[in-house]
Formats: sequence, structure tokens, C-alpha cells
Amino acid sequence: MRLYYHPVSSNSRRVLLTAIILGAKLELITVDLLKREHRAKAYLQINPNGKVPLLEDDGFYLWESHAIMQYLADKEDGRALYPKDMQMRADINRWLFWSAYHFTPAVGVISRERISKKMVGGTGDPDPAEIARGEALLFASAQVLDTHLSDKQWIAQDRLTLADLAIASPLMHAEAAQLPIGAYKHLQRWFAQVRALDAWKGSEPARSSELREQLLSGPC
Ligand SMILES: N[C@@H](CCC(=O)N[C@@H](CS)C(=O)NCC(=O)O)C(=O)O
Repeated sequence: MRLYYHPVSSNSRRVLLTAIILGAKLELITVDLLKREHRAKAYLQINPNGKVPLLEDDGFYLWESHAIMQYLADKEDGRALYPKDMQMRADINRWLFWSAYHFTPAVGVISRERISKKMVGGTGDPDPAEIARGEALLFASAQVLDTHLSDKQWIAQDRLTLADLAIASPLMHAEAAQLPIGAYKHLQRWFAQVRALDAWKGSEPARSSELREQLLSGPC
């Protein structure tokens, strides 16, 4: 299997975390977003969205990071991360959809203004109106998550699952994007647990060359 990704992409990060924990064997291919490789004709033919990540498995191309996580978990028999039981799975799926539709886009509005704009050559300073819009979205989502975690160690099923990996990933930019989440203490406690995972450390952008070796020589 091949993963087209970028080391600082949080949507790629959730797939990397999943792959590391599952011990999946993956060839990592960097799509250089700064050089706009994701908009090249050849790449658009395999992912018409022009985004990372993208998984290729024996000629099958799969885009959308949450769908890739589910596919890897099923393919690598990752029952602990993604149980087969219908209701357990539905519990996790609801958080994956919540991640894709609410939490990740909320963080994305702020990250785009404070990080991505500078990375792509800078079209100017963060737009205060966009920051305010992102913060309003993020406060609403962070409150839901914080309340949910007030009596739970992990998001679903009382153990680490795809839900935690999906939702923690955009927080990789918490400091750089100055995400206003310091007051959410249950969320902070949970995120500290995710950050303590070997897989989190192993998927840090700075370790992408080590990761490349590790995933390529994975056990399966
Ligand atoms: N919903 C998609 C979002 C993918 C996405 O937005 N990826 C970003 C990197 S984190 C990207 O490729 N951006 C380039 C662009 O939009 O031009 C997923 O979860 O895979």
C-alpha cells in the first residue's frame, strides 16, 4: 500500500497514527503542497479533490482520511481500534463523522489563517473575521468534547480507538495556531494522553524520514 501525504498535514496525521498502531506496511509518498504537486494533472487523476491524504492499495485509490483509517483498521484486523460489533462501531463512527464535519473544519479555519497562509507564501496576515468565525466554531465543538470527556478516559468504548486518533490529529497545530482550548481541562487531559502515545511521537513531522523506514518495513 502507498500513502500520498504531507508531514505537516493533520488530515494525513490521523492516517499515519492508525498505520503505526496497526503495524501496517505502507510506502509513504510526499505530495509537496508548497510546490502545488497536489494540483498537478497526474495527481488530480488519482484524487480529483487535489488533497492529501490518499491511499493506494493494489490499484484501488481511496481519499478522505477517516475512510482511510476505517479501511486500514479492517484490512489489518485492527479490532481494538475499530471493533466489529455494530453498536461499538456506530459509537466510533459517530465521532469520526463529527471529526470530519465539525471539529477538524473548526480547527482548520484558524490553522489556515495562522499557519497555512504563511506556508504558501503569505497572502497577508490572519483575517480577524475568519479567526472569530473559527473560534466560534471551535468553542462549540470543544465544549461538546470537553463535557463528553468529563467522566471518560477515552472518547469511545473506554479505550483508545480511531475516534481519539481522528480528533486529536488537528490539535497537532494547537500551539502554532494558538488554538483557544486551554480552558477545556478534560480535553487537555485527554490530549496529553494521546500525545504520550509512541505513535504520536513517531508521527511527528520532524520524524518523517524515520517513519518512512519504519512503515515500509512494517510487520505485515
Ligand atoms: N476531508 C479531507 C480533507 C483533506 C485536506 O483538506 N487535506 C489538506 C492537507 S491537511 C490539503 O490537501 N490541502 C490542500 C488544498 O486544499 O489545496 C480528508 O479528511 O482527507
